Amino acid sequence: MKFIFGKEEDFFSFLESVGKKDKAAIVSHTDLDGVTSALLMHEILKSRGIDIQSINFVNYGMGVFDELSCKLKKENISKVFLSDINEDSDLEGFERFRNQFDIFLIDHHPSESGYKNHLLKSPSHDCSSFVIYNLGVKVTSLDKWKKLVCAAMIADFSYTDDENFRFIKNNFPDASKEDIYNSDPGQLDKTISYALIYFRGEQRRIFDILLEHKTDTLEKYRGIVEKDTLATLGKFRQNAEFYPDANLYFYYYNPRYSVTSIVLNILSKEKPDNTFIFASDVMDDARFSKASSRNQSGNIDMNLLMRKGIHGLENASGGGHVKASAAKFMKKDFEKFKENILKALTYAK
Ligand SMILES: [Mn+2]
Repeated sequence: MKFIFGKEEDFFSFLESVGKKDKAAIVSHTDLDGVTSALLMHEILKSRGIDIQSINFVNYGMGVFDELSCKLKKENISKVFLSDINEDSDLEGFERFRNQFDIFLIDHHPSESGYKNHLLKSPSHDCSSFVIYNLGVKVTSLDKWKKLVCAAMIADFSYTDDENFRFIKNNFPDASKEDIYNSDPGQLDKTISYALIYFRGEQRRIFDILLEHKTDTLEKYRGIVEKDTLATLGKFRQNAEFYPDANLYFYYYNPRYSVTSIVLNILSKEKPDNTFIFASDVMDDARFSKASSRNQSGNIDMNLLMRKGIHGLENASGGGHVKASAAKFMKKDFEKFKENILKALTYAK
């Protein structure tokens, strides 16, 4: 595999450096790629007889590394394997974190941090699960996780890369790029991704279910979340405000489950030239609202738009990718946020 930063050997020598007295922790992202990465890492470490003391799932963002470091210190952790975590999301916190623990990070999120040590940074289209799988097969058998790896590759859009798609095709000959979600791993992606939404904050539970090969038990939760997705999609279509000058659909609504991303993906696929913004309350902090944005055309930079949206707002953060991005701001500033967005989009024309 090709890496933007780091070499395969770096990972294996880090693995070698873990001694009998070390206590290891796994830290990974909360989505399917993150949970799969953690599972593969678990298998690799176990095959080397490494003592895994702690498995954690985090949503990267401001303050996450400091919080994590408190927890891992209490657990006497010395080595930390991080995956699918963007260090750029809180660079100062990350600096403090890596000064306290011996860490190795495997990630594929674009970053400007310049951080290069104990890191494998793959191109954005090579999701972390696929990277860890390719490393892992050199030291242990991971055959039984192939379908899960393919599901993660679909969830993270890695399959759009021709070479990556070949891996899926070799294992699931019926899969096609055009109809990927109806393939076996595509269906598995849906089941687990929806269950992760249902069990928000309880990724460890899904991790254990996957480890025990009891994925079937997740089907019913998929059904519940799928229903909420369709209902929310209908509400968006019916009630969203449309601003013709800005080519923007804007909607504020609190769905029962966190389905905003899925709903936006469906809508923006239908109308790639429009900008869609879906705002809602932040579930665990009543002072805040959040907004997700999509524009599939690539002509309007969502990363920039969200940064403009939060301009001048206190305690706000925002940014992401060109086609998909998000922001968080104080609820009292909602009108100001919307005004900034409309101004930015009208000037952009
Ligand atoms: Mn990922």
